[in-house]
Amino acid sequence: MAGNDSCHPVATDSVDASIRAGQHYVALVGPPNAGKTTLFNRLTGLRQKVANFPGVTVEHHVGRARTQQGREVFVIDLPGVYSLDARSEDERVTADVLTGAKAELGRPDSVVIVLDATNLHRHLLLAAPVLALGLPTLVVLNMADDLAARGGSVDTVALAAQLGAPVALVSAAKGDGIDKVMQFLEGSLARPHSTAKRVELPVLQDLPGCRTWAGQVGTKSGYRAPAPPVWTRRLDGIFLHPWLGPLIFVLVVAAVFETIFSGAQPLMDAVEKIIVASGNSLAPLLPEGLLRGALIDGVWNGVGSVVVFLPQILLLFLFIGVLEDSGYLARAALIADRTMSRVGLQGKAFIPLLSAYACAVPAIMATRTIENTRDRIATILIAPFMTCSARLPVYLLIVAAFIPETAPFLGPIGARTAALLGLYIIGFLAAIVTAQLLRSTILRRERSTFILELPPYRMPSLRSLGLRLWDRALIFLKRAGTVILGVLMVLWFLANFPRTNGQPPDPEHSYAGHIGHAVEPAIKPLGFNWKVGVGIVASFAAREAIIGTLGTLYGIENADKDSDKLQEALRADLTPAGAAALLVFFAFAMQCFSTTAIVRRETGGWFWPAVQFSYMTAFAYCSALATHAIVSARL
Ligand SMILES: Nc1nc2c(ncn2[C@@H]2O[C@H](COP(=O)(O)OP(=O)(O)OP(=O)(O)O)[C@@H](O)[C@H]2O)c(=O)[nH]1
Ligand SMILES: [Mg+2]
Repeated sequence: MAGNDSCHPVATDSVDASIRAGQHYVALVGPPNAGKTTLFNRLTGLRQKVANFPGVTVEHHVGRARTQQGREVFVIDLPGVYSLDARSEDERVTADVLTGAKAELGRPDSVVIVLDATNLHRHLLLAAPVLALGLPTLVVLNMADDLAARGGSVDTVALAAQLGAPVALVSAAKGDGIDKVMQFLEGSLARPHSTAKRVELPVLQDLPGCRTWAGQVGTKSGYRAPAPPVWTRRLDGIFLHPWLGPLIFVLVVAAVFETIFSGAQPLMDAVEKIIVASGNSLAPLLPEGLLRGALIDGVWNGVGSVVVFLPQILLLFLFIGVLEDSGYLARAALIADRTMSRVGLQGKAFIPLLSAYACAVPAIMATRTIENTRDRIATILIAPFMTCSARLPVYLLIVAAFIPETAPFLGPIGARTAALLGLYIIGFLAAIVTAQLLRSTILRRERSTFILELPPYRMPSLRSLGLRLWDRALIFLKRAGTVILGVLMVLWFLANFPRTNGQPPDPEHSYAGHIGHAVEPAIKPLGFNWKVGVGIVASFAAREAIIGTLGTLYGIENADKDSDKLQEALRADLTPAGAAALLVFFAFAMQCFSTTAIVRRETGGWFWPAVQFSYMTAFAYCSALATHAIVSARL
């Protein structure tokens, strides 16, 4: 979602360093949602996050474009801005780059202004202050396809004369007109110091003056505005309807969860077969003994027990991708604003919070679009309560182990779907309660108005959805192959040592057993035994690690296992009350190093991450304790 879509921010430092070394660089500037990142990806071949709502890019990204003559130009993608006087953190990034205030980058050598051609009058307002910077500038009118399809047109030669800068009509999404941008890059390399022609530009602070100027420039360049998007209006009649809108949202989410359980099952079985078969065929290749045990039982099967959830993760991301690319997300934010304002959050917090369903790391970065610092910190603090995709495998495993597939709930919604939905809801409720608490105590503040530009609805492209799923699959597998693998290797060692006479200990007397027993007094009241305790300790490195950990711990006892066996083992080890408490613990606990690190970076110190970690973990513990007591009493 906002920012880069991965669980880890992209490191741009090395490329920043090349720019520092005096390389020529071109900045992409424009209003939010104008298509800057789409153009950036076209020029550089990279895959930065693109989505159909404003505020997707929140930090600068650097890439390399190769011109037709084989020369290299650095291109820098920036957060969208309506003007150069920055109010929020993401806008500041853009203003700082353009004015050269970012010492490590220096000023750009030239600028490409990306404007939405279907919205020219308003978008031209940004052209005045950017042209006034006096850097060689190309004005890109993007969305040429949309403009033409809706019967609009513009005379680029006349507009160029009005602006004193070259103008190119481009469709970044379709790839039309990219050659003109490349020519500009080439030209700016050849004449690095040429400046835009002097034309009369309005004074920056004078907004009404700017509007008159933009209107005139548009008219003089024969701009014919496109017909209003009929479909957008019709669909908004439904999706923004006061009660139909929220109802549709809830139904869509329920349908997605139902699909995650039922639709993914065949795919999940297939992935599982591949993992077991490959493990079995790999095993004989290794000499019998410690190494084989460590690699096959400890690591292959442990990582495999996490990887089987790949189909569900991808289904979830397919859903999120369609929401984002269609433009529906911005509507959901608008609907949510009514509710959010009641709990003291502002509507702008909705998009970061929704991104947190994928991963809290990009969500916390996305809070940069929130202007007020207190609002921003409140949103950062509650974001990890939203159910991130790392919790999904844990939920799916435990819910499937304790609720039979056929258990009914309400009409077509089964009990498993209801339980999953319930877990998402309690995460959200915890966020709301916490927001209220912050509002009435340390982060007290007046409500501010919420302005969000609604993008037109667009048909999500299969290519873009496919690429997202691919990237997401890579991120998930990379996590399984690094963090989780690492945790499981350590765990395998802890569970198989110390040895006596070369024989592995029984698990209770292994190092892992000692750790489990050490935490047992604290977790016993929650209904967890020492094995679950080891799983919880491991899950503080990465939430899904509990699955692999339990897989490894049980696997040591019963050599053959698949996820059904894991479910069986869980049922033998946990009472239903313990299972409910475990789910609640995972819903609320702050178990993610990457999130803590990003909170430190975005809040500039250890205070807020420390508050967040202690609060969430205490909240999780007390809630799990209460859940265990209540469920035990009722059963
Ligand atoms: N029809 C059409 N859609 C486009 C074109 N270029 C971009 N888009 C769509 O416009 C939306 C916004 O694109 P982005 O590249 O994320 O826009 P951005 O300017 O980087 O936005 P922020 O990072 O939020 O400032 C996405 O849904 C794109 O698919 C185009 O040429 N034609
Ligand atoms: Mg962008």
